[in-house]
Amino acid sequence: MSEIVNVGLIGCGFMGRTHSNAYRKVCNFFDLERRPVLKAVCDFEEKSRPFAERWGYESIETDWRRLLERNDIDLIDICLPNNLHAEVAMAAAEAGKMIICEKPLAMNSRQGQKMVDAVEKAGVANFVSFNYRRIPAVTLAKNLIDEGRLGRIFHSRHLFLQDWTISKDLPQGGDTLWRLDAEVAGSGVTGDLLAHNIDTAMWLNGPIEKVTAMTETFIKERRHNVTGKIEKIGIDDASLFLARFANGSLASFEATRYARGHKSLFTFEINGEHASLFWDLHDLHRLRYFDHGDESKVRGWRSIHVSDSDQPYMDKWWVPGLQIGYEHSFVHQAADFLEGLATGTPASPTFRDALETQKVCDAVLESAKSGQWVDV
Ligand code: SOE
Repeated sequence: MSEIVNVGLIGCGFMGRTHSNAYRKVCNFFDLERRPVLKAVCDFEEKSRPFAERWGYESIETDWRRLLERNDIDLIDICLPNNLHAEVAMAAAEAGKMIICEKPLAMNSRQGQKMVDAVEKAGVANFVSFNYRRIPAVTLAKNLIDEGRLGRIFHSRHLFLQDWTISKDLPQGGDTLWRLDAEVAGSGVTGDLLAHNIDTAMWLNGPIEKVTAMTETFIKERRHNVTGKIEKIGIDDASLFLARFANGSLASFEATRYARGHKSLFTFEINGEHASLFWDLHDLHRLRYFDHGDESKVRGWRSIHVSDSDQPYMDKWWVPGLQIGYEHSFVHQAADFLEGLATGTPASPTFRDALETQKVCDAVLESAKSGQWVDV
């Protein structure tokens, strides 16, 4: 009989849906000693009531503080805009709840450090939702690097390109467009998109030591959905940086929401002494792999279709050749988090791990301002 983990989820947006879907499915596919129960969802009533009905939450709350007071809630899942992560997470830690928090951890690393201190002081399980690590092809890349197949790593290239903010008529702020409001998001593509690249890059290739960056805000003013007024834009629309990793390798990173034609082109390429890897979110079940050790007459880039049962997570799904998608990365992270509770080895990234990404984001923004290299 598995032990129950009662979930209280806060925020009924895009991420609230991905997390709820994961909790509903995880025990259908993974054998776990912990089982999530959708106990309560919290948001404005007009949102939380239909959300609870659709996803099967037993109850609703309209005040997150009230959710934290409930004795029948074990895990608080924070799917809120970035400016609310710290306050809710620190209060949840004080209330002794386990916490899963959407990325990025915080508005900046000063705030992130307080969150780390709070969860570690309270001794509560904590996790940040950098979901892309758990796409099977990305996890396979990690395994190949850890097995030493690439040898010494020289270079890597990391992109996250979107195009949904190009129109100058798009407003900022409010429910769906808070990512454009610096007061709520903390930064633009640096915290929203590059944070994913940085988390994945450091997971694969170790810590980043220093960066030099440039950012640009292409559209300087937008109507604010809350005030109705034309207001200054404080976010970075594009953010590019060069990085030096602790292992001596060099990297370039580029994120923008102004790359016409690209909806969510998250890619990385890693070049090592013996082999190279390339992955692309638009073709997420494939890992491209070049192994210089292959016989020269058949040497070339392989396109590995990651769907076989000896590839990461795939024994839990269908039969070889049948692929899975984006939503499954959230199912995998729910499984790993729950397994971490049972085994006592916490799933990564914890708040402390995610703080390292936050520090790189801060260094990128500082470097873009000063024009100088910045140590992380
Ligand atoms: C932004 O458009 C966004 O939804 C990010 O907030 C997510 O973290 C990313 O996974 C997809 O793009």
